[in-house]
Amino acid sequence: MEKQIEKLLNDQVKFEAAASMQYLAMASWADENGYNGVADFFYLQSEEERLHMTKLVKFINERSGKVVIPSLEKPKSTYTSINELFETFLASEVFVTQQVNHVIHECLQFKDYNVHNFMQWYVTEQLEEEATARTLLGKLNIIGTDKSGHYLFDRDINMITSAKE
Ligand code: OFO
Repeated sequence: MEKQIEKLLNDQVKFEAAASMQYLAMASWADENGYNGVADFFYLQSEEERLHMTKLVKFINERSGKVVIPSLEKPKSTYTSINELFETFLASEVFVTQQVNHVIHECLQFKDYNVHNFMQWYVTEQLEEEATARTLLGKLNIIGTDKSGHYLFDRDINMITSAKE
């Protein structure tokens, strides 16, 4: 594998790991603040990102590349509202999608169709996750600061979490 592609895949390991830790911090904040449904959603999201990271680690090894397990910055742990949690969620997913697209673009430059093919799984995943983040943030924008609306949102988000489990 080209060194540049190996480096990009390792960068992607870091982005997935950072998303996993970010969502863990968000789950914990939600737990602390009484939003148990939102907490469960982000605990699960954090686990999924960890799986995405591991999938990349295994792939790099399969291709006889060198995996570099990254150090991470401390994730943001304080939020003003669940609206801010979901704004952070969407921003994080948009960022990861941009990075996935960048890897794919570079694969084409190096004619690495194997990595290109592998990365298609991430394209599909990002499409789904961005759509989920946009839908949930849209609902929160309708709710605004209404506390009973937040209560119902926290209760209803369980349907998404249970469907994924
Ligand atoms: Fe890894 O799926 Fe989103 O970020």
